[in-house]
Amino acid sequence: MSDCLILWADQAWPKRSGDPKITLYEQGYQKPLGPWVIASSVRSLGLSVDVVNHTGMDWDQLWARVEPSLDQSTLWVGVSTTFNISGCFGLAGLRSQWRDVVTFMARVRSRSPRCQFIAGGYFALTLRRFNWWIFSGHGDQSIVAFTQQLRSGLLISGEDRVVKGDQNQTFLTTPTVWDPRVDRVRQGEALTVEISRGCRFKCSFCRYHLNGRAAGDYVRDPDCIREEMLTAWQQWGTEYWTLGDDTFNETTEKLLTLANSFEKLPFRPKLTAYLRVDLLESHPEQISILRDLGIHNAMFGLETLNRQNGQIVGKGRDPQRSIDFIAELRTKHWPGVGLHSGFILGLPWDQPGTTAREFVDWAVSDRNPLHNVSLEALNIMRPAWRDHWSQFNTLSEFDRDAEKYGYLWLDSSSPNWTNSNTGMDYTTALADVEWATIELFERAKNFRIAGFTWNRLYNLGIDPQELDSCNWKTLSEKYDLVQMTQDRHRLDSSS
Ligand code: B12
Ligand code: SF4
Repeated sequence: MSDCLILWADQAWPKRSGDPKITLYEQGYQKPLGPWVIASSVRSLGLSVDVVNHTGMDWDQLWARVEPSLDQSTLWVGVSTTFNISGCFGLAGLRSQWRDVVTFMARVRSRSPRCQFIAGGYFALTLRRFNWWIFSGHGDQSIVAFTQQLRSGLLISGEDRVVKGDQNQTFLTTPTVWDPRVDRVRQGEALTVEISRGCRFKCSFCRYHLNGRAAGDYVRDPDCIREEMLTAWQQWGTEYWTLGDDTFNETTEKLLTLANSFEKLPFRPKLTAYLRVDLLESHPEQISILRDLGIHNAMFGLETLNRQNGQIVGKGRDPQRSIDFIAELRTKHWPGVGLHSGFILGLPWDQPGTTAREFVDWAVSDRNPLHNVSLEALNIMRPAWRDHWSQFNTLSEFDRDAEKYGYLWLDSSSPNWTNSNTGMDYTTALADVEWATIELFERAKNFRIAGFTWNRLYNLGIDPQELDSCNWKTLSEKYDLVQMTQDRHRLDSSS
């Protein structure tokens, strides 16, 4: 029996056909950190929290999984939505699931009459229609106050069932504590550790309430970070880490402080981190500091090969300069480090068809120094949602001022923007992304696994040496990644 339950689902899975050619980045397994930060806060009150992975389950399977954890004393069932695109409470198909959600709630209440339903994380708003409590922003402290109120039977305060995000900074010095008895971490499992919140930059497509903060703000105490890593290493032998940090190399000082703290670890961590190339080039001392810190997979956000697009989105310099610098990193400074970058299709200067074709030609050529790339269609908040959404979440510059960049909607409730200057629209961008991803799968012989996918596939039990040398196609031919992913998720529901 548990006092509280948190449901999470892994990245969009199963999506479309489940064809590994277009869904490789969704294969694998990694626990999101948000649910465990919340669980850790609530457990500090002496309460029990069951963190439930419901990836790939239907409603009956979900009920079978949660029922044994519910009883008269259960206070709340919560859903973590940041990475929960699929799953019973995922974004896709929520409209048609009204009856399922209501039936699920009635079943829960039949065992736990006092139980409240809550949603947290970036897409929490999507569950508001069910009259749930919505936690906007960070919830590690607000959940404590909420749970205490519920426990004492007091009427909960909160205007309109909305609980505002934390304003305080206790997360800086509060460790996230995992419970080895119930958290289903497997030996060696790659985990996430939070380094900082927010970002000193403000790129036009990026939505996050702490974007544009001062450099070095909201960085967690290095001893607290080290403590979390050490405990996981002692319990499960965890050496591979994904860093919860939008720009790990935002300042050299931050890296040096962490390097100092990591020196006391009895193992050498292997880190997957988001980095900015321009900062690495303007602060070249970071190259060796990061190497010594254990950088294993570097994820850059080049976003575009077009300089004019770069200037609009906030990556102003000539993309070729970044590419040349990455080539130098690969050959001279960081042999063995996986180099990945994300790109966006649908930016103001992108052309239907042509841009995707040019991108693929570049990516498979020897002009590309990256080990791997991923491409996403530009997402802009549809006008019908803008005002509503902005009451709870921050909008990006593109969301706020779409028309200024040429984006128009024929139907304001549809996600399908059209760029009046180029004729590109969202549907075309999605189709071009799918086409490019399949092309890369077939043609990018020199690619290898790099970026966040590395830790996800490692968590399926694939050997590190193989991951460092294989490309997507070879790996997919050797392993049934879809099946392995499903099997790994099912392990979480077995006792
Ligand atoms: C690591 C990371 C990833 C990893 C995730 C690995 C993993 N499984 O953990 C990878 C690389 C896979 C990834 C992918 C993506 N990511 Co990402 N990622 C991050 C990053 C850097 C850290 C996430 C993290 O662990 N944060 C720390 C935890 C503690 O914070 P949290 O999850 O938000 O949880 C808090 C609250 O949300 C809330 N909460 C969460 N769950 C619950 C549940 C309850 C019940 C309650 C009450 C509260 C609550 O309370 C928590 C504690 O305060 C964040 C940036 C950031 N600083 O958060 C971006 C971020 C979350 N990612 C983002 C995006 C856009 C993506 C992608 C869509 C990118 C892409 N185009 O492919 C994909 C989505 C994948 C998918 N399909 O789901 C955006 C999110 C949405 C937004 N604001 O627009 C962020 C904010 C980055 C940004 N600045 O834009 N990402
Ligand atoms: S895209 Fe990256 S660098 Fe730009 S604001 Fe977002 S998190 Fe920061």
